[in-house]
Amino acid sequence: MKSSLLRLCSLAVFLGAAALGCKPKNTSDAISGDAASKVYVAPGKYDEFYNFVSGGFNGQMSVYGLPSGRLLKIVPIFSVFPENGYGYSEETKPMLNTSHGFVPWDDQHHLELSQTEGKIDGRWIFANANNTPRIARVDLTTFKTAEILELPNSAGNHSSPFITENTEYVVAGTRFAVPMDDQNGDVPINTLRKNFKSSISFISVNKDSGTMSLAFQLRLPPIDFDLSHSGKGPSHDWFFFSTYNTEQANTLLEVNASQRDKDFILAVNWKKLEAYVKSGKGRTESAKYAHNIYNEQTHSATSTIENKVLAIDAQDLKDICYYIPCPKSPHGCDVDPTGEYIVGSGKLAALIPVFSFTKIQKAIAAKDFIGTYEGIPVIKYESALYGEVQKPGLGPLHTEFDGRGNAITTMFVSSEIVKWNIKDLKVIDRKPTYYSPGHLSIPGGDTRSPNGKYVIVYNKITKDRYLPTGPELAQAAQLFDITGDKMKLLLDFPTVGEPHYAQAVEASLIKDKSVKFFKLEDNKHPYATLGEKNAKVVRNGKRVDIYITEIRSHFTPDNIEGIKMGDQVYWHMTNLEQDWDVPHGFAIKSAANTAELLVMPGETQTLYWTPEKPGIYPFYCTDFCSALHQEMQGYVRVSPENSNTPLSFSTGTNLPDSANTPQYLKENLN
Ligand code: K7E
Ligand code: CUA
Repeated sequence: MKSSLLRLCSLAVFLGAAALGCKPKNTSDAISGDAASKVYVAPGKYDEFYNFVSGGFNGQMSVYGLPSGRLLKIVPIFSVFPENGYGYSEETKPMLNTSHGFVPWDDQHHLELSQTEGKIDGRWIFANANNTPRIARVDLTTFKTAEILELPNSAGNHSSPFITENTEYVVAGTRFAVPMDDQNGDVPINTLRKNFKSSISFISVNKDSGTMSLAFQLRLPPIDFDLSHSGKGPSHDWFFFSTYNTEQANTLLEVNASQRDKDFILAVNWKKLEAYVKSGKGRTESAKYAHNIYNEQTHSATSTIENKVLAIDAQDLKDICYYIPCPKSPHGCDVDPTGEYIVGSGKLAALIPVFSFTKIQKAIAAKDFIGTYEGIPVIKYESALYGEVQKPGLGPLHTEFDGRGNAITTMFVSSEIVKWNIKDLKVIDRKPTYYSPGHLSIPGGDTRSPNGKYVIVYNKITKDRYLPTGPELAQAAQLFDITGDKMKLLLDFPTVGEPHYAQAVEASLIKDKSVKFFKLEDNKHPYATLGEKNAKVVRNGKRVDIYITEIRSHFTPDNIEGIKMGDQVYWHMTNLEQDWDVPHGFAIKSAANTAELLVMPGETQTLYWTPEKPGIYPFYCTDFCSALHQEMQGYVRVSPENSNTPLSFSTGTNLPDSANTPQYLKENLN
């Protein structure tokens, strides 16, 4: 969102909003005296919250502790990660497979923790990939990406992955309208209105395993979906989506998609829609999309290409979809903890409209419509509106809730967060942020039961907040205490990538479920080596499988000869440790131009290697595992294709040729 919002920013200044400006004054006096003690987590003590932060253009998720802001982990989801071999090992490569082949990068904007009865249950966190539309599920016992599902008929998967209160569905609205995958896409771009459609994907989630499946897609007129949130409590059956480009422009959207005074929030009765689908409405269309699942028994992923999708047209269903006019290119679409209030944040609007679920229902019952948009009823703005927050600031983007009847909204253009009361819509407090906040997060802040202790704000621009590091500066998060009427800035901390949405949750919901190591007896990897005595090197034509183990502080085998040019070599590394936090690494000189592997205790991971020329190739452990970690090393010998070097492998027995012993060693000098 950075570039377009920067343009908005300059636009607002141009419009005479310079008084609020992009950069707040008084950057130093915003900190109060006791801030340091409030974020201090003593050495050896745990943070109270996990903060899961989207990585934006790095395709990863980072995990911080709060209130300290300490970075705990980076979890690769949609991007290869040389640090641990994700996307490089044979086992993880299928995770990044798509209908377009291997796609090693994506743009990750939104995260959503799984919920049961509207409360975070600490089991999984879902992530979206914008560019090549995908939804991922990260397992919060291993902090690893467990599943990735590609979405057909979609492009710029931005309005995603938002979930229903019991994680029945993950929904994903397309940003771009596109021709459907089973149609001829070779059409003039300016026939968008005729040939393009928008889709919302409903992905069902298995209650026990978490396994996702693309249940159905709802087809809609070609306008752009931006964000969404499900209803709660009384509005449980509904989903709300913000849209833009109701103009259906296909060029210079900056201008052409900002013509109309209002775009829409789309209300979808997903419960009824589900019933229609179950009753057999909808049609099967051909489609091609990958479904990738990581199995922690085999420590391997599989990728399956699916070829069908169930589609259902919004225009054919008279009581499912309703548009609600919402001022000026709405972005955030947030539902308060009671489920009654739906907050739309028009990026260009000078107010925040708050819609009432009760009034929406009444308007639907009374057919209080101003007309239809491509066959879908449009509810009268005033009939759906609870009220407007007047003069909240400039460039409202996203809203979270504190659970005490208040909402906090980020103002991108005026660089501040604004707290307002949901009932009387009065602004209670505003605090500058440094600078240009995008998303914000309160623990449970989009669920039925927020923990209103902190808000964390993710800023797009850092400027002078940190030591300069060349043209690009760290993105930054800021932590505020929100327990009082007035919000208090406590801490700045730099973040990895460019955070968009984030989630925070009490650590107690997750920390005790953490897997400490994988049990060797459960290791069902087909190339696992369960004990050093089983280590071996097996040739099968050109294919060579090296069954190799790692334990402090050696490889078995660590001397291998008889590999030949043209061989396809698979290094299957099994880490034999059965202890917490003892990974071993594996790297081999110039190995297939890839990365290292980081193998968790009890796990097997494979590096594929085709030697480039005859010679000796050293390999070693990259993770400092013991006092003798530096000794954890070995050699592999590669001979010409036609050589008759026999295949041999060993550890500790292939002793030096005594003819060449240096005098110093012979005399045993010390
Ligand atoms: Cu506002 Cu992609 Cu959620 Cu960025 S989006 S800020
Ligand atoms: Cu194993 Cu270092």
